[in-house]
Order: sequence, then structure tokens, then C-alpha cells
Amino acid sequence: DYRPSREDKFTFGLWTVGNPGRDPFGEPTRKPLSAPYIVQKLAELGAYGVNLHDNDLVPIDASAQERDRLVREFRQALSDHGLVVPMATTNLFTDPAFKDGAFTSADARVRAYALQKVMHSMDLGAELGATTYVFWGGREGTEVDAGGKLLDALSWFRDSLNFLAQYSQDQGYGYRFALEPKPNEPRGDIFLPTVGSALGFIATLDQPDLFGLNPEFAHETMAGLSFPHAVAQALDAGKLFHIDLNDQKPGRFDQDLRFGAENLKGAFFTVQLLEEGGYDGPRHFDAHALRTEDEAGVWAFARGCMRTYLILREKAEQFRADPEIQAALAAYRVEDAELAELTGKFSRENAQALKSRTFDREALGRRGPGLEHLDQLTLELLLGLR
Ligand code: 3MF
Ligand code: MG
Ligand code: MG
Ligand code: MG
Repeated sequence: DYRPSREDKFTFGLWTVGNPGRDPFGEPTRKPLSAPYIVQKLAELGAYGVNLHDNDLVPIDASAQERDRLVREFRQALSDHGLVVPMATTNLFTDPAFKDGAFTSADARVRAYALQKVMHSMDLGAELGATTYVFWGGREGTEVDAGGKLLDALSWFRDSLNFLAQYSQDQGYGYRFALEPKPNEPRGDIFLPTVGSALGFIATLDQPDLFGLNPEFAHETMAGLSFPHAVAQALDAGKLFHIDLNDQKPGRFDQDLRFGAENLKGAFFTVQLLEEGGYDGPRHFDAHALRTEDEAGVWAFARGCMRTYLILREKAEQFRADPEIQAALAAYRVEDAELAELTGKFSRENAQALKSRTFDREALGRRGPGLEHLDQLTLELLLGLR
């Protein structure tokens, strides 16, 4: 009955269900929820874990005693309710110090403070058992390029990531790092705006094997790109270290909608890729209840994210088992053993044989691959008619 269990590995950020409904034009519409209470509620709903920014748990100006108390109470709640913390990250975007970037600030003091803050936050994450560390560069960007820092910013960013990877190793934390691209908001233009740009950047780091991606449905959609395509590229590169599931209308502000709420087919193909593409990490929801909602709406939102995922996972199984869909897929893909031999591996002989081969180009162009039929079958499956 689509009730999640720990094995489904559903996680939420403290900042997601804890989102009080503030937006650039309006005050919060909900009361803050304490971290231990969130842990209790998520456990009741069947989640597996909870993720956090340092300051979701510990206020930026907390005293050492206050920090210890908050961490102790949080850990107690985790062990009381059987939840884990698979991922941790740093808030490098709320404080005014980071208004023009953290790792990419033009002010060396801000860059150094950002490194210090991340190291403390990595200590906290390790204390809580996190193995994945996310970098979302929310303030790493510009509105004004007259400052001339575009090339410097990339090299400052690189130096910071190299430094922090070594810090993790030196402490024996064993983190894997996941970069989370976003094209804009809160900055006009954020550096490393898409999954593809982050993948390209990772190749320039000192220890590229430690770095992968945390792609987000809403972020690629804001860039006008396809999320399933981005997920596939990350999987293909062996770089899908984590994932932020939510939803988004293209051409809008960052909405962080409930998973599956807007792009049902995109959500379906995402679930299919995750389930069949070898991803075994947490299914993390980075979204929040609509600003209109009260606390009951928050839990309806969280339940809905997980329930939709489980429904779509079942749909992916039905897709695999449906004879008509499988026949349409088989008809779509044309195999040819002899040509596979010729094109599979370069040799001078294969190249020669291929060059002298005759292809019926017009027949190739005439063939109808049956995608209208296949897509309609898929749609009807999703609508519950198959
Ligand atoms: C913003 C985001 C972020 C990141 C988070 C790290 C506040 O659009 O998606 O959420 O996901 O900082 O995971
Ligand atoms: Mg986001
Ligand atoms: Mg957001
Ligand atoms: Mg995110």
C-alpha cells in the first residue's frame, strides 16, 4: 500500500520539512519545528534518514555549550527513532558575510572564513555519521561581471575543494563529495550551473575520484534542461553520489515542489533510471510544503513525496513486465549482429569493410520507429489504465 520502510532509503533535509514558508515577499507562515521533533515525525512516516546544513541544527552564533546540547539532543532523537544522517552540508548562503560568494568571494578573508566554517561543519557531519558531503554553491556567482573575477572564481573554487578533500582525508572522515549545480537563484548567475558543467569541473580537481554530483530536479528544470538526461549523464560517469528529488515548473522562481507534483513523466523516468541504473544511495527529497500549508500540510507533503516515488517504482516494474510495451521497445531498437562486429572495435579491416558497405539510406529514413505508440502506452500506464 505504498507505505515506505527504511529499506527504501528515503531522506529529507531538516530544512525541507522544517521550512517555515518564508519567501522574498512574505514572512514565515509556519512555526519552526525542532530537529528532534522532525526526526520523530519522519521516523513515523517511514523515512530512513535526515540530512542537514550545520546551521539547521546549530545557530551560527551558538556558544560551545549550546552546540553540544543541540547535537546531544539530536543524536538522542536519531537513536530513539532509528534514523541515520547519510549526508551533511554547510550553509554558505544565509549569512551576509557570504553575500558575494563564499569560496569565490573576491575578499580573501571571506574565502578563508568559508573554509573554516566548512571544516567545522565537516566535523559535525562526521560526528553524526554522514558519509556524503554536499557543496551547493548558492552564493557562488555574480549579478555584475565588471568585477572581472570569472577565471579567478573558478580557481578559488578549485583550491577550496582541493583543500577540503585533503582535510577530510587527514581527519580520516572518508567523505565522498557531491557538487550540486543550480543555474540561478539566489545569484543572477551561479558558477557551475548544470550537471554537465560540474562534471567538467570535477576533472580539473586534484582528486577527482572523491567528487561527484548531487543533481536536483528543480535546478536542471530551471535551466530548461531535462532532469532524466542529467541523471543519466551522472550515472554514466559513475558520478551520481546523491540526488535531490523535487519538482518545478520551467520558467518560474525556485519552487521546490513535492516530488512528482508537476512533471509526472520526468519523475517516472527519473525513478526508472535510479531503480535500473545501479544507484543505491539515499532517495533524498529537497523540497518543501507550499507556503499556504499548516503543519498537517507539511506531513502530507512528506508522505506524498515518498508515496509518489513508490507508486512510480511500481509503475517501472509494470513497464518492464508489460508485453505490449516490451514489444514496442523491441520494435524500436534494431539490432544487427554483423554490423555490431564491424562497428564495435576499430581495426583497419573493419574500417575498410564499413567504408565499402552499401546502406539503403532511403529505407533507413522511411522507417517509423513507433515512438508515438510507445509513448501513449507509457502514458496510459501512468494514468492507471494498464
Ligand atoms: C537550493 C538547494 C539547497 C541545497 C542544499 C544542499 C537549501 O535550491 O537546493 O537547499 O540542496 O544546500 O543539499
Ligand atoms: Mg534547490
Ligand atoms: Mg530551494
Ligand atoms: Mg538541493
